[in-house]
Amino acid sequence: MKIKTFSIISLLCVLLACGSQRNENKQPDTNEQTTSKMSIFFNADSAYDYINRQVLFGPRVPNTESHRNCREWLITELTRHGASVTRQDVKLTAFDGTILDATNIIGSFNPEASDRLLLLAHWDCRPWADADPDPANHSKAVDGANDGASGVGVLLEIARQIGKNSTNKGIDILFVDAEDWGTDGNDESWALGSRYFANNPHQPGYRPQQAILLDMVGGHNAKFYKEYFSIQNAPSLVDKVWSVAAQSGYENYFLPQIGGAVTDDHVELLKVGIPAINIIEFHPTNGFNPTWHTTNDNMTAISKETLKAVGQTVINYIYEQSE
Ligand code: AHN
Ligand code: ZN
Repeated sequence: MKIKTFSIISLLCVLLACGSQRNENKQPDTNEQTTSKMSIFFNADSAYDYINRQVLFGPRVPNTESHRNCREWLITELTRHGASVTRQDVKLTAFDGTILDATNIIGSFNPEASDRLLLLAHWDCRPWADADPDPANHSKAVDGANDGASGVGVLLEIARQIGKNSTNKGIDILFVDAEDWGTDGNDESWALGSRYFANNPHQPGYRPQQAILLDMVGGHNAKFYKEYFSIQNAPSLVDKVWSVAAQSGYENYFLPQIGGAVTDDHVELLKVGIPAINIIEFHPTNGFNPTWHTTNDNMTAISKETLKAVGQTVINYIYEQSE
């Protein structure tokens, strides 16, 4: 009898202790409010599938059939998710004199809203895997699963979510062409499509308040440092996005440290005064992911966990902002 009473009392103690433990672990109220706003689920399987669909067209190198086929599919997908789609067809001259039949694709949600967020990624592939360890591969085009398709895949999934969960914020999703036909040591040779867009926007006077570029956002165990040009020119946007990432549980991906400087599409927007940041896997000393500009930049280079970290962060940023 004594033993029974004792064990009931000790059981009660354990239960009470557990109860108070649970209370101590509770998130503060501010966090709960933030969490309740973040209810849109970014589906990484869907983003992965969107990347695979692009890769299956073949390398999306300008002036090829794969490029033209993928272009039509991108327009169809954005339209299907309810965006108003504009295409900019333009001939751009590459550093080597090649005339590129380029197309920028813009899908707008709430086109009448004056407060606008621009989300962009390049959709073209590099014609040469010239960083490949095997020189025999240098003349081959890259699959561009990570370099190109990952940013586009994440943005297509975001477009799908916006189509299902309306927001009153103006969102423009821009797929820029002719980013990757560049050459080392010539900064002007890259980002031809975004340079054209920055100087010839789809609507005269178009000026989004903020822009976020996604480039190489699918690598295994990717780390996203605060890219140098972004932090120099749009520090508050960088800090906000990185803090949403941390609140969302992705502080292991979005590191609170300054990374290297990357000449990329966002620089073209910065040049015309649009606050633009780059979410890119670029290690301050090791540089890009080892698959960068190699034949290994294929579907095996893509991690659904990384896609989730980036996609959920951007979705949380959009919906937190829109309330
Ligand atoms: C430079 O190498 C100067 N910029 C690279 C930007 C890039 C290439 N992003 C993807 N591919
Ligand atoms: Zn590239």
